[in-house]
Amino acid sequence: MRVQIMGAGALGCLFGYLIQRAGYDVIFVARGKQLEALKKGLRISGLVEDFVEVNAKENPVNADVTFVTVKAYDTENVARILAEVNCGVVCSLQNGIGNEEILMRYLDRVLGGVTTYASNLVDYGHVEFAGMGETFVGDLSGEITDDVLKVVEVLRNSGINAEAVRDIRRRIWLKAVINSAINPITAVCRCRNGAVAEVRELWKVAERIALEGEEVMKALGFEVEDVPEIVREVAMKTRNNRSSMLQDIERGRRTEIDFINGAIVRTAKELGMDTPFNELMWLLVKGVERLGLD
Ligand code: KPL
Repeated sequence: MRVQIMGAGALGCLFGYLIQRAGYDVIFVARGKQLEALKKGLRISGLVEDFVEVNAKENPVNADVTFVTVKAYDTENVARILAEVNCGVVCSLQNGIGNEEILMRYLDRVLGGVTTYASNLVDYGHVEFAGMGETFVGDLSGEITDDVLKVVEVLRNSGINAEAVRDIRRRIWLKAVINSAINPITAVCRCRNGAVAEVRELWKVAERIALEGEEVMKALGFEVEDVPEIVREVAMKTRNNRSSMLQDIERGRRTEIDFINGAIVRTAKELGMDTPFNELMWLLVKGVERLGLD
């Protein structure tokens, strides 16, 4: 069986490595310096130390399962080029809201995925396996389809904790709401995740963002409660992490804010609700992005 990683960055390389180690034929699709480095091999450090040869390509190929791990702002481009090949079952493992809907505009067999596995790109071609986690896979319809079971089987055979779930939409939203309360604060204040829960003033902001997200989720019909407490737990559990958004800002790269706080604000507006703290963070991060990128 051939498995394709579309966007072989930190998480994509980690999953690709684990899946290849289990004996699957894995294609790592990457660009630029990462592609050049992967052609020489993939180094893994942290929980596992290894160096392996990988099959790295610039463009996607036919596959049985394709994991999409690109940044949310690249989803549309990736969906277009995936539509030119037979990419099999497509499972998004991305951050943010709306990726699956974009993929579904171009592709037939799309699944949602959420993972808490932690990985960092140490350098091009070198990924740190920073922490085990949980991975949930589901069809947006809520059905446990054969495609869902197939993807979960690949992950489990590779030693990745994975579960087929009916409530993948809720899980995608909850992860985005957690990110909405942690990531922008860390990006604007240039702090590690722990500060969001530990610094009283920052916590007041995070709590308000989380409560707004919780209200929007409830208005969408998702069962959810005490989101601020969940945010506090995640911030403390990942207290030494530099969030993905902070790392993007530090590298002068575009962030996923439009697909996190931006998506919450847009959805709230459609529902006739106000989310002023999310809107403020959205604007601030866009401003910080512009200052760094110009
Ligand atoms: O998912 C994350 C991110 O950085 O994007 C958290 C949970 C905040 C961990 O760093």
